[in-house]
Amino acid sequence: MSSARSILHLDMDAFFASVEQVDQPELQGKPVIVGGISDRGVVSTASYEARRFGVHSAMSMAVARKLCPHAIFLSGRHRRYGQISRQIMHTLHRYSPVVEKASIDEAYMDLTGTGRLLGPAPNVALEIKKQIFTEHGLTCSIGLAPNKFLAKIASDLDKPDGLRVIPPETVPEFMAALPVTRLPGVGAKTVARLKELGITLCGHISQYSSEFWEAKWGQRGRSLYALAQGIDHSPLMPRRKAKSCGAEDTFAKDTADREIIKAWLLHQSEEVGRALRRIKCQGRTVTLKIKFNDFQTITRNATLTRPTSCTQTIYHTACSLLDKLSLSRSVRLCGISVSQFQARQAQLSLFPERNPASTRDLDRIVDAITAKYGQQALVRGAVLDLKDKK
Ligand code: TTP
Ligand code: MG
Repeated sequence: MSSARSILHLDMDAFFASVEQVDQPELQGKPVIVGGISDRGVVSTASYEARRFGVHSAMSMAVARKLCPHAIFLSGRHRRYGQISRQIMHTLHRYSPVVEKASIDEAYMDLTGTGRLLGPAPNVALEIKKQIFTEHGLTCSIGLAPNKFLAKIASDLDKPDGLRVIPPETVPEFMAALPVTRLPGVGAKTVARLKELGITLCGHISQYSSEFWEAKWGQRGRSLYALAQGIDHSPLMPRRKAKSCGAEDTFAKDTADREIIKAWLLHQSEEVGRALRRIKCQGRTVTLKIKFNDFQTITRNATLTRPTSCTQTIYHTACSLLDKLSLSRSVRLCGISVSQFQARQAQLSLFPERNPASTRDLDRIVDAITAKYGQQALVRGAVLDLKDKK
């Protein structure tokens, strides 16, 4: 019996835009662009009709408007997308108990050993596609492969409404011709360094030994070598918890004024702190994200001695990261995220920290009031000022 796993990856096609086209049938067959609809906003997604004009996710809305002025521009209805997403995940659970939701519109399923019960995996994939289309009028693309990494690549190959199978015996041939840019975790810098070595395809990576890559880039080198051969043992994580919690805002007007940026950071610290406290999580790493007016984005992070969900601690950490940055250009966006979660525990520290009982009490009181009367009920002074500045 083959020891190969059978992993399915499903990704909805142009998810937000397709939901809009189903809910408003008059939009069907038309270019639909969802995102921040002001000219300073960013495209979340575009229907395939709009993609023909070159519009894609993460593009500035101003550029999208130039490329496809006759499109229908929508700001999106995230609750609705979340609702459909949950229903789709529910459908998947009918086929296998091992479902990992990877994002709002994608999931992995482990079909290993389900052949006798459900039939061949490609038939299951077709059945799921049919089911989702019947229930929601939405198409998706599915990849089937011996591991998660290959299944994800496969689902992208025949988009939209695709189904691609990578049988285990074809993996070496498939990987040999795969561009290194398709490997997860291989960003622009690594691609450039590989190019210096004349390496553009995964097959080129495999021409050198695992030891070669390990000597060059350590553990990362070894992982790169394994991925380039199509090896990935990572298991499915059925109830994957959030790994980070963040908030960010694009300003209405670019600014280099640290006080204004700090007021936004306070607003975001409150949002993130409140969300962390709600899910009873604390994180040890605070990351500050800054996007300059030329769209260059940088992140800086600090790791705390103890995990936190305290608004003040998050805020002060983000401010000290900001203080170390030179703001030679104006800033377009700032954001904060907290990661490296640990379950909340009342641990005693030898060292006094920044969130003594009084600030924890303040967080608790603010949380209780905003839970009852909404987020606008209590606003700190510095945040109130933003209303004039946004
Ligand atoms: P994706 O699956 O990456 O994109 P998509 O479903 O719109 O299109 P595709 O057919 O290529 O899969 O993302 C799912 C949704 O997540 C997308 O509909 C909107 C949202 N999203 C953003 O808000 N911002 C982004 O930058 C991306 C990539 C997606
Ligand atoms: Mg998708």
